[in-house]
Amino acid sequence: MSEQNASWKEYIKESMLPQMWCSGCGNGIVLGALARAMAKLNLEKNKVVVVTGIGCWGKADDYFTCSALHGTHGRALAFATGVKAANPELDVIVLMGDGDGVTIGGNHLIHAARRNIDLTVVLLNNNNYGMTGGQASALTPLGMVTSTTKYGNPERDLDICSLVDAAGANYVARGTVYHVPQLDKLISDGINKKGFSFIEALSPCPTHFGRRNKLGDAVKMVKTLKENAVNVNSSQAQEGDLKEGSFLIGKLAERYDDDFNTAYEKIRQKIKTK
Ligand SMILES: Cc1ncc(C[n+]2csc(CCOP(=O)(O)OP(=O)(O)O)c2C)c(N)n1
Ligand code: SF4
Repeated sequence: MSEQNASWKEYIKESMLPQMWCSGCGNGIVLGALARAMAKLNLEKNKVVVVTGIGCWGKADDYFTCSALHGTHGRALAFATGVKAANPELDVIVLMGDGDGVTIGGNHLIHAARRNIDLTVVLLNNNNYGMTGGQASALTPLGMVTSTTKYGNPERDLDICSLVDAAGANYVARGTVYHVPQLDKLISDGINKKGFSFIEALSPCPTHFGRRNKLGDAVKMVKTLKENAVNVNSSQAQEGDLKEGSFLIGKLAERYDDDFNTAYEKIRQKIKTK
């Protein structure tokens, strides 16, 4: 690592810019946050692997100059687990949408967190399946309109950070595309942290979710994120005084448990000395 911070340009293929996502989509902001986090940590490009599933956010691997693995829908964590278990030296960063990571791939998410494997997940939550036309996902809130819930979603959404925390991840955080410097930091802290790190990034999909729910344009959607976010360190959060519709942002959970590779090595050593 050099003394000076690298530039985000080291990590992003500038020839691919401007990015392909819809105007007003939050994906580009999260992409920038991740590239800045990598630069802040001066990650060695040849030791980083970005792993994605399928979806609009799943296309993000196209932009990185490091190695990338574009997996199958809902299976990014299965691929990433194999990469990390085979070569613990690598920084493995996993990018998943809410449909990809929680709905179709939810079981992988629970078990990767339980296993506490040293991966960093950036889960982009836009409350629906963007790429295929805005169907409901497990993170679509109750009552919201999607292409598969035209009269309102009858199901409640999961608090995915609470679930990943309960499963035992070493680091759990939530940020938004409004709170960009904080999002950069949450991601860089997550990469730095050994064990399973999970960052939920709340981001607008104006094309489908915003339009169907009459939430206004992208700017209005981002303002709504600003208005409803409550910093976990604020007195409001400490007093548990959260209004309906508001949510916590910041570092939500941290543990110091052995990550999977460390635990596995301990078992190996025990067998060797028998
Ligand atoms: C097994 C499987 N089922 C369904 C699909 C179709 N499919 C591709 S992308 C996608 C939605 C992705 O939504 P999400 O993960 O929320 O990401 P976003 O597009 O919103 O970023 C679906 C259902 C697929 N490729 N593979
Ligand atoms: S469909 Fe939604 S998530 Fe996909 S690029 Fe467009 S705004 Fe973004």
